[in-house]
Amino acid sequence: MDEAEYDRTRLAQWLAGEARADGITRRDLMRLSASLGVGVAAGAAVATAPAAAAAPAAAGVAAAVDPPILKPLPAELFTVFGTNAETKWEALRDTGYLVPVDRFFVRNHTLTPRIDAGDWRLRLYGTGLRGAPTAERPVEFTYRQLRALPSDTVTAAVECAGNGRSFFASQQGQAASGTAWKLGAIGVARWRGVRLSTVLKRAGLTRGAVDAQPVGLDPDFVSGGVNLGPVRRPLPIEKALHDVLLAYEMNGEPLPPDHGFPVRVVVPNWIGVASIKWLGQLEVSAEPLFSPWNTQFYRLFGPTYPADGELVSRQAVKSAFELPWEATLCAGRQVLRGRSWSGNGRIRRVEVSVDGRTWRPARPIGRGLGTAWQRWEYEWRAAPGAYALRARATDVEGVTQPETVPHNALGYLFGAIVRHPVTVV
Ligand SMILES: Nc1nc2c(c(=O)[nH]1)N[C@H]1C(S)=C(S)[C@@H](COP(=O)(O)O)O[C@H]1N2
Ligand SMILES: [Mo]
Repeated sequence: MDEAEYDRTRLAQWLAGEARADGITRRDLMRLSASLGVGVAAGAAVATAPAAAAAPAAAGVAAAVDPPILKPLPAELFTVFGTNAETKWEALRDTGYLVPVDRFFVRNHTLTPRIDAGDWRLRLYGTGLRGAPTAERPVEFTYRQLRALPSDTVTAAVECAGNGRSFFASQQGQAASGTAWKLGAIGVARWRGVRLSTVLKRAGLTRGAVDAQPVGLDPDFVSGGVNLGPVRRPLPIEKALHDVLLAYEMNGEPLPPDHGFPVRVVVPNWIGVASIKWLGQLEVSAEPLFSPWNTQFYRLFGPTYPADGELVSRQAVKSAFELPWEATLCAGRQVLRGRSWSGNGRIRRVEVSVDGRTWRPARPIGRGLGTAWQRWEYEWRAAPGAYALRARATDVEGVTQPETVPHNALGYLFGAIVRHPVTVV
């Protein structure tokens, strides 16, 4: 799927009055379209974006409560940034391929809602379904109905698009706005649920559907004093039908509240924001959809990108050591361990450099997955001194992590090689 083409086509459709963009100002879309080279035909009737999405009151959501994250966040496992918590890489040292829930990172735009699965409904509506059900009279599934459908299980990573953001400042000297994650805004779990394609077909998917937009039941996101509505981002129907899961289990247990109970979306290989938690509604549309999460956020803005940014969907290639940040190790034989992953699929090769000049292959541990990460280890005879350890991976498409990446204002997709500070004593 060519995302740039998808982005251009949908903008052209919006300009022709064939797309919906609730909650997006006309000005923002005009700016976006100018940079993507989508011309406005003289005299073209431009649709006026309706006012902010009128989401029906979310059933089963309790009043907003503190704290933003419900599970314990001990300092040995997490670094907390407001409503978000980053996994410490040393906390993965003794885990296998899956990240236990007690140490899985959390990214909340607002807070974890408390939802009762008994009153919960998944509501599907829109012009891409037979009979074009409305938000007021949607096609509904209860939790029990969803769990009774044929299930599927996938092992997949959820990774924030901004994972590694702090290295734009610390390694490249140019800060980016947003949570200053190191490399711990990723987790891999075994997700069980229903394929989105199964639900869409049962709900009466039509051949004309182009986008499916999952909407979260967490409180509306307010940014710069503007209410942007509930967290939501459209998925192209091809991706929605390909490998997307509506998950109700994580690592064999019901989905924990912080990770989207009762049901979340899991979109393998794509940025975390695609994997909407606390799924409440799914708009299936015959017209392209826009939300702040594919116009204002989750686009690459910067000098090397189009004036109004490039859409971000697929993840970059990254590698991390299972070590504390600023680790202290004892001189002598050390077995370093780490993990590498890519939105393009499997990792083909990982190399490690301890001296900043020479690269030697790391040894894979087990067989990685195209939707998760590859574990690896590297034996090092460490002499006392200060080091910047590096790991670089090459994926199935031959993409190797570069020394630097072009800057983007919101700090997404930091895929460059990270220099991990280590002191050997
Ligand atoms: N409803 C809802 N879904 C959401 C979010 C959110 O704030 N609200 N955050 C998104 C982002 S930006 C990321 S990176 C992932 C994080 O998933 P996790 O908290 O389970 O690790 O959830 C995504 N889904
Ligand atoms: Mo994210």
